[in-house]
Amino acid sequence: GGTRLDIISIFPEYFAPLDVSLIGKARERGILDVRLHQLRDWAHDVHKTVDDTPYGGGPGMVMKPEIWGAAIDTVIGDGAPRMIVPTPSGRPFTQELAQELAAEPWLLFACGRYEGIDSRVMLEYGARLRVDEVSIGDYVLAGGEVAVLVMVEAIGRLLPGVLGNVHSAVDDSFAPGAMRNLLEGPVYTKPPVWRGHEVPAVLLSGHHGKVARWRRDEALRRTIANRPDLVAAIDPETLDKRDREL
Ligand code: 6GU
Repeated sequence: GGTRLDIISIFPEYFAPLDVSLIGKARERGILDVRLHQLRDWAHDVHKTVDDTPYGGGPGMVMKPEIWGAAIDTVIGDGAPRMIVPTPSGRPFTQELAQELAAEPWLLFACGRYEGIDSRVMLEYGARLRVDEVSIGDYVLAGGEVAVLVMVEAIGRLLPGVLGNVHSAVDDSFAPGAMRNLLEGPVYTKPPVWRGHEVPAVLLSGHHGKVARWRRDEALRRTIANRPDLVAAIDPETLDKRDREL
């Protein structure tokens, strides 16, 4: 069938949102096969312990390698999914990485809590699987679960047949093509005047060339205001004299 996603976590309840909306429908249609696993099922002491104190000292707790090894071995069997370990010290999750992961038949997400997973787990499976430690941004979450929700939604909407409109993913901010490297500009719908605020007249003009130019100007203005880092990366050859006046 569709893309298989295995998620191992001590809080599988975090993934309830995957039952609804776009991803929920993709699962119903067989485009996505999401399998949740409780890590504690592989902890066999009375307290179902999954963590221990860090060697070398320091704050917090580290997740035990034997539990993770048993869990991953069971989930993958003889197979070889691509493995993603969410961590704030990972490589950045970008639209480009989302596209790469959306092309994989099988992904395994290993969610750490506490200060992380014993590093030998990534070393062990890195010899057999493609393993990436991935961060969704420069802030610290309590665990990888919410980061995995973000990644699954970004990946899921790229799968063939998930979005109702095939055009929906092509002109996203950050998607290759279209207005490459620019954020999307503002959008409007009816009524033409709301609480005294008018829709920009050019959008009602029916002049497709002027509409396209206006949209590009607005996209560039928004990118300058919100993402100066992206502006610095724009090839100057792709800007004209009017752009430089913005
Ligand atoms: Cl992937 N995990 C955690 N715990 N915090 C994060 C993150 C991931 N990405 C950004 N912050």
